[in-house]
Amino acid sequence: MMISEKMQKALNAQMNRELFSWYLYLSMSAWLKDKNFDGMANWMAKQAGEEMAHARKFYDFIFEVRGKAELDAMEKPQAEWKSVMDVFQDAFKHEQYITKNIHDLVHQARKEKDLPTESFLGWFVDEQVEEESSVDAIINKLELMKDFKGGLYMMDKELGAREG
Ligand code: OFO
Repeated sequence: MMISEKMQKALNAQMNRELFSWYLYLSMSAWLKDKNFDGMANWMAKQAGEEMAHARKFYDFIFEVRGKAELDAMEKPQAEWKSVMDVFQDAFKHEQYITKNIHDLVHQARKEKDLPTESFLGWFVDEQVEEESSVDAIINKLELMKDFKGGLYMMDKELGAREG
């Protein structure tokens, strides 16, 4: 099975978006760490690590279907945010953007009747549901806690417990 030129380009673009997600989340982690939210910084760094693994999945798949993975230059990620809420809202928006791109890829695979690529992308369709919902849950909790003194401290502790 060899993918089309067009599909190879589209998969490479997504691999680079996943790498940018890694870069962006690491930048968010750095902002959080600088503000002494070590637990949230830990959560975001783990999230960044997942993005690197997503990029790697695309990298491996592109070669499996006898294409060639190609790394792009990366733009400088945002480095400043107004608040913790602002960070997580931006992460949520970013996940929605990624979801849209994954869905567009699935539509392209269907158009080309490229079943292996469609099947490969199925994992990402499910993963995006999880990614959006986990960030959304954090935003909801931040919203709930916003009037409590020590609310951010509690969230920091909770998110610091993330292991994988
Ligand atoms: Fe956050 O899922 Fe990949 O990009």
